[in-house]
Amino acid sequence: MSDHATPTLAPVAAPATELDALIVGAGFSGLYQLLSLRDRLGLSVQVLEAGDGVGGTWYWNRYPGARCDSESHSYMFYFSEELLQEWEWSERYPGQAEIMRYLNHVADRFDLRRSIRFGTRVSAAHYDDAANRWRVTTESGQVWSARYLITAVGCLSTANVPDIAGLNDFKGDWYHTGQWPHEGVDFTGKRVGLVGTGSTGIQAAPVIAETAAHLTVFQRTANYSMPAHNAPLTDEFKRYMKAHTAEIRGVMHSSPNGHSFSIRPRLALDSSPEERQALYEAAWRKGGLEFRATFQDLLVSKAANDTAAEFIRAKIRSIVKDPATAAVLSDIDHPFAAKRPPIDTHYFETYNRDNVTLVDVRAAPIVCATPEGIRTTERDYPLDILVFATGFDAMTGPLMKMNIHGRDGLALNEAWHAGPRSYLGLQVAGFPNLFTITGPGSPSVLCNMPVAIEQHVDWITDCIAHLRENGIERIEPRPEAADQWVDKVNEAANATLLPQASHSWYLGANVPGKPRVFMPYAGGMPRYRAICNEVVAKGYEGFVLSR
Ligand code: N01
Repeated sequence: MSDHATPTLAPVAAPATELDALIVGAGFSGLYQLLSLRDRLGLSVQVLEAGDGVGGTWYWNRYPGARCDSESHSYMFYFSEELLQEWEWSERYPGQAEIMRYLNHVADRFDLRRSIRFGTRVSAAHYDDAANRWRVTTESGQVWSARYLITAVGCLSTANVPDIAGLNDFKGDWYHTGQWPHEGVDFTGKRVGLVGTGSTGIQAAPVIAETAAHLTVFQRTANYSMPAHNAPLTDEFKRYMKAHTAEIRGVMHSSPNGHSFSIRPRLALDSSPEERQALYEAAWRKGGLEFRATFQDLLVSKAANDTAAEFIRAKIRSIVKDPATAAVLSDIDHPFAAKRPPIDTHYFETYNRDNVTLVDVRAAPIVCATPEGIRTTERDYPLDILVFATGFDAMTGPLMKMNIHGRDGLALNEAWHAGPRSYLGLQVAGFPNLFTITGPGSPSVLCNMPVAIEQHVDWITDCIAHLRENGIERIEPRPEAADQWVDKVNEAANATLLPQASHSWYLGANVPGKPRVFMPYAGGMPRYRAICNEVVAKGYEGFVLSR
């Protein structure tokens, strides 16, 4: 969005609905934040949600094969033991539809819907210094005024559709996976093109291939993927989970990524090649992101990482029968897990089907779309349907789109023109009483999301309670505290191999023109939690609290 095209002053006064807090978004974070502020603190709260239902990212991402890569018993709220006891997941990894059922259950159980306005997209938010209130406008012209503005907009909610010349002339239908039609898409008998081989493309390809006449996958960057080995949960596991919620929470809170498994305290290069192979084999058979936890040094030592990377490349070569296809799929240019590693169900096996073709668009880039399909520098691919699994303008995209203006009309887009600058990923200097749940600079996407969300919501709730109990009108970070935090975020990333995936969305490198800044905090959730707690213990160190 062009910053210059947007007004910097609040629109002419219109009657506003007065609130204590306004929350934008009704996914995991918006729902829990609503519950916390409305029912625990007793505030007047409104949630505005662009979708017609709860669910956030899961409301929009209905593409074929959409499934979470956190195990279901860890992909849920842990704030309520009753909720933990009454909900039962059916599979090891929850599918999109089941996650939607869960979040709808949460909304009903806590009577949240009455405080959510659906189908309502925020078009602007302006901070009024004199009144110390946020004035929030929606696309349909409603106006709200709130003391606290809390964004719960998710990190992966702004679809990134590549700017491909001629796309408007394509005679077939095209879709982005993050804006999938609710009625679904029928691929039966169709020639389908799929652009993108991140977590989404890797999940979608096997499912699309089942019904399409032909699936052509356009791969720009080859990717690692581990088998998910998704399966129905046994009754024994369901009983175990309910009997051990405190223990599971303990593991999730002590692991850097917030998952329900621990990283093994051993080094890859301390093991013999045979031992390493056996451990990787066992992890491969077990499946899922836990593969990454086989050794503790996989994300900090390139030599250690190479052993895992080569194991997976060898797996790809052993699964994919056509050697030329296997070579393109295993020609991976970044360390293992430096980009978010997908987990899959028969992804590499899909290339053994007669109706699936892989196109290497690094070797022969896409030139344009034509009325009939996609043209690369080598040839034309006739298509009926084009699917873009091309990811998101991650983390900053949804915030920048909201047209947020802080003190003296300062636009967030202006404040972040060289990349996001926040304090703890929670607040931005110059934007008093604005809180960003899982904002850039927090662990967010490097953590199992519900764990990151619960920590942020609890921190924000405690903070607002503190402000109210002490007659404090506003809170915002000191600019120098935000600068120091940005340095810490960079240091944490540079201590890992993560920045070595130079085209990853963690760096904003997937969106043309976006500043390259490593956005999430890579120091691990337990360390981050401790820092946030210490900041509070020191009287909200780094923040300005004013009356
Ligand atoms: O998006 P991505 P995603 N021409 O950005 C390619 C979460 N998630 O939607 O790498 C050709 O990772 C791009 O190529 P390259 C998870 O955190 C979780 O897959 O830029 N190709 C890449 O291959 C994940 O990381 C789950 O060279 C183009 C792909 O599109 C995040 O969401 C499931 C292109 C985009 O990959 C995002 O995943 C799904 C172009 N112009 C998602 N532009 C689970 O929980 C982009 N690409 C399991």
